Amino acid sequence: MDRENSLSASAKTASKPLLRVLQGEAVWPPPVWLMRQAGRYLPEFRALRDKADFMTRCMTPDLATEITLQPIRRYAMDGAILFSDILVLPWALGQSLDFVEGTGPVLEPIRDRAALARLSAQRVAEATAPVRETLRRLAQALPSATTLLGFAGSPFTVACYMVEGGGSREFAVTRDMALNDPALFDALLDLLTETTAEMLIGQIDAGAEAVMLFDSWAGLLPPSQFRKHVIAPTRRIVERLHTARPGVKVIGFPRLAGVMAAEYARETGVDALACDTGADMARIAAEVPATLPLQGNLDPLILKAGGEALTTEARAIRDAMRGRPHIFNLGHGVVPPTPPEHVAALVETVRDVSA
Ligand code: 1CP
Repeated sequence: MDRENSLSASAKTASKPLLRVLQGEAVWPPPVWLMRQAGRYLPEFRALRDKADFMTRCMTPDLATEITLQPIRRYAMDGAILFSDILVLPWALGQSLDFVEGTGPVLEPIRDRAALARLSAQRVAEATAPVRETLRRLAQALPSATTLLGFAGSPFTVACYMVEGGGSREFAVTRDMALNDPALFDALLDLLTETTAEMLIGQIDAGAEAVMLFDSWAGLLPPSQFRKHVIAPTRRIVERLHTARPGVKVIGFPRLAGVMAAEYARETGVDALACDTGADMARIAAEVPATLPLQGNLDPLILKAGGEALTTEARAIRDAMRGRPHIFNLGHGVVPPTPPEHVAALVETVRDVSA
């Protein structure tokens, strides 16, 4: 990087509180954004929703850009997360995918070698070109203080949907495959590890300033398999990104990992740990390096409830993290019945340091 570029890179970071935290700085008040901040709880999202199905919304840069910007306009969030989905990767690999109203995602399950062989890593770059176009537009459109976040699902969580063929509480078919046909399961995870890293590098080159890895089902695994199917592939992705695009930060979200979260943070090399609703962030803070940024972790149902409980809990989380790098967020996504004015109240509470 020449001198002019490195100066402009640091000037850019200085104006973005979320990027400063990802670099290890304890910014006060903490930057705030919310998982699923663009979603059904917003009337302007519901208005667009009737115009196109879910995948069309993800794959049409005009629509995806507009949906990403909606919560930024309303709340001036510190982070704008690309409107897309973790299941865009299986779709781009060639797996059939439908989002069915009331049911959620439906995929043609991958359960044998023939089905795996039909997937093609070569298709991913072209199939995801509209996502990169969305990021380029967002990079131009966002306020200078807002950090643009790209994302992907982690290999294990994406494999859960690919093998099961949709959502599930237990993902028993997937966990059976991991135990009974480890060669097939490992081949699927390898394919996902490679293509996820490539796809994220593409997102970074198109304008994503940091990326998040969602491992929503990491907590289903016992420790030995957690190390194998969650920590190891995540470490490979983080190493690839750090080597290919030095300086770009990766936020890891090993949901429901419980006591394994601190080991995940230490062993994967992620630059920040996103904590789920059940995590005791003060305890996790004591188990990871003091410079490791933590993100989280208000209960989405407390946000939905609003009122005094919301203000009290939001302040408690914020104040407990004071003095260490912290990004305020929920412990999981905003739920659809959340009143939009509760989100406004939350953002105001986090930013009001007089209280
Ligand atoms: O039209 C709609 O309301 C569809 C709902 C919806 C939305 C708004 C889906 C279907 N995906 C999304 C967007 C989305 N998904 C984002 C966009 C950015 C933002 O946060 O605002 C992100 C980051 C995701 C990530 C995602 N998709 C995860 C990981 C996070 C988590 O929630 O645990 C997972 C597991 C998915 C799969 C998925 N996509 C959609 C649904 C309903 C589901 C869950 C399916 C299930 O398990 O039953």
